[in-house]
Amino acid sequence: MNTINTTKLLDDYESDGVVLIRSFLSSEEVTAVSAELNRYIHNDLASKPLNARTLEKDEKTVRNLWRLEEHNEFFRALGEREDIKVLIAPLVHGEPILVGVETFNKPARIGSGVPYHQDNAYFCQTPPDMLTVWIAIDAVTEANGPVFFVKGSHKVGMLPTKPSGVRGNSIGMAEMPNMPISEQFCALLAPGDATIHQCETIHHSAPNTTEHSRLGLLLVYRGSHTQTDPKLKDAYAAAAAATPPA
Ligand SMILES: O=C(O)CCC(=O)C(=O)O
Repeated sequence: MNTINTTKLLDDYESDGVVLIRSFLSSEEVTAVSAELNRYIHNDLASKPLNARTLEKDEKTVRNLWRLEEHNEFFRALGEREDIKVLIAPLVHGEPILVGVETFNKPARIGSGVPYHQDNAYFCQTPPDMLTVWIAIDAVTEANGPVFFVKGSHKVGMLPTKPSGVRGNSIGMAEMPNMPISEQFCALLAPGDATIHQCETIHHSAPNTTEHSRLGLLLVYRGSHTQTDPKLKDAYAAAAAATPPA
């Protein structure tokens, strides 16, 4: 990992709810991640439970891989890396617990969009000391469905939700935020770059209609002190029942 000014990282994270880190993984690490994902999808995925993935509308291309930390030792070890957990600890205000390793593959031509949401509608944690490290494995350009973030939106808390009907992203926001897309933070990334976003930061992404895949690997952590909020959990359970991920 690149040398990081951790004081500035924490300040920016607290004020914006999202930060960008260039060269979070080296090009060798990106190549290794990419090779293991391809191997896992082709050799292992068929033997895993259905909730290990969400498919795109063609019913064969992978939209998301879920629970990689349970199903794959390479990705569990990556998520448990000490240098990453040391970086994350101040951001989650405590001891980081790895809760998920997943992908948003956004494949070429058919990669679906992700509606406006706050991750805590899925994670349901209080206090919201939970975050996602989103690592670009492919280049993320303006054209292939980058993630847009509303900086500072994590300070507002959880906003009303509604079921979205999108497989893999079943719960979205009841109302769009006021900030026009031109003022949102568009995360344009080279392979190996990463963003870290707090679980109540509003974000979304468009479909990928280009010839270039836009695969992101996500490491999700919470502070060991967070607890499940039953009201958030009930809303999520209803949305997930209406549009199951698999
Ligand atoms: O990768 C995307 O397009 C969306 C990612 C996302 O929603 C997330 O990181 O929570």
